[in-house]
Amino acid sequence: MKNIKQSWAEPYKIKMVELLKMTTPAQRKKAMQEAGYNTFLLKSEDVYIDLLTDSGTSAMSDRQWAGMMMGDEAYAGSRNFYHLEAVVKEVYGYKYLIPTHQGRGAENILSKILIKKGDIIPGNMYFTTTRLHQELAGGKFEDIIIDEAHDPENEFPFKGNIDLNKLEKLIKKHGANKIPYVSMATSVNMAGGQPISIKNLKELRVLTKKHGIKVIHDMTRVAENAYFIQQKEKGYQNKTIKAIVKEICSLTDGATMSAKKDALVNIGGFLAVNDWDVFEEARNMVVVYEGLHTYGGLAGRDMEAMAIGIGESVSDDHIKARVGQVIYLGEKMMAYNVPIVKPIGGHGIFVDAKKFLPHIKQEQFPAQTLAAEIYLDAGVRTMERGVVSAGRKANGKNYFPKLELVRFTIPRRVYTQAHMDVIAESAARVYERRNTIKGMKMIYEPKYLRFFQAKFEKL
Ligand code: PLI
Repeated sequence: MKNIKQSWAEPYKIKMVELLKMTTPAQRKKAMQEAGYNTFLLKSEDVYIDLLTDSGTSAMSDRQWAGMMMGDEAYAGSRNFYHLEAVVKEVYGYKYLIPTHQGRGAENILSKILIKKGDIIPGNMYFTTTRLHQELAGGKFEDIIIDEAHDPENEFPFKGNIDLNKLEKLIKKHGANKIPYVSMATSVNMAGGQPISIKNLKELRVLTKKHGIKVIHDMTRVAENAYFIQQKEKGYQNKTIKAIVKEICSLTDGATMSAKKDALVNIGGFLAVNDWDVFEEARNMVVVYEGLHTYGGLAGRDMEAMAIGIGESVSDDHIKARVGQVIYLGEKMMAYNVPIVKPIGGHGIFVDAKKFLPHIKQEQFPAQTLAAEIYLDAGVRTMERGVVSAGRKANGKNYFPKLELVRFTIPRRVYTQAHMDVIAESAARVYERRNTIKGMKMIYEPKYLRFFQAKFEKL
């Protein structure tokens, strides 16, 4: 019996379903043209399997829906706020909580408080909204992730790690007083959902403490990161996800959270800090940008669903099935020789568009092109994470990131294994006809976060 593998399976059963529309190739062609070859501009109705993002797209549990009915919609002092505050303290360990409408609301407030003009913000790879808020506050982002993260083939298990030599060089060059904090993300999104190790975090804590620099944690996908620590880091096999999540947070000074991912809600986020002074300023500022400090742009029911979702997100059974499904899809794609970022990350499969379409130059948007082709094949919606997402530098020049990827992001508790089969087969079909695919040119470019609204034309 020893050789029979033990499969993961969902720790839930289905109580309600949402019917999907199936489309024809002609319908998809028309929809894609109208969307300017940007999957963000497709109507959701025209999508069969939606892997655009795992953000706000998860299925809530019956308990969360029950919590929605317990919303206390008082303008001030809602009981759901106090519940959320207690859960954040208990599960993550941060002392003070400011709810926000979503992650970028927290990033805005935090950046405005901590960053002065001319400051340097080192981080383990940029995220679009995070870097933009740092720049809008007058700071400059510097990437200090380890080199392995920029290589889709490198199988190092903790490609989210920070290169402490790069950080030390920045401190030497600019002085610690120019570095208000290190922006550290768990499950580094743009690298392919790659985790950071506890060992690296502990070393980061020692170095930053020595120089009086804070560590601010983008904890959007912290539970998924904890799963990889449990599976791959020495000494963590017998620890629970809950214990690992708390240990990660204990090595940082505060966090911004988009609860739309890990925490299994459709809307919501927060800023959480241990420092009273930062909290006090944030409490002043949240009133200007989000709403009173006991609701931060959310309804009471949203805060209740978030409080319950946070508890569910750190269950070992939940996270094993969640990441298990992502790994299932990735292994299936690899079996079809579709080039993907390795190791497989926590929230989706990232297809290497440079390898998939080597004949298309980065100036002609290979990942944007591939995302459009994937949709045309079977109605699966994915997202570009390459030169379009990277945007332009302050001097107007394009960033040309090493990674040119298409993200197949898996919403939590939404799709089945059969959906994963359909997705992998569709990617394999497009891969078979890859030599016939041509690049694109951009015909409309918005000023900020251009990937959301840019339009393209086929060459
Ligand atoms: O979309 P928001 O404003 O709730 O959160 C912004 C945000 C911050 N950090 C990280 C790591 C994110 O992944 C993130 C949002 N991500 C989106 C929308 C995504 O599709 O990945």
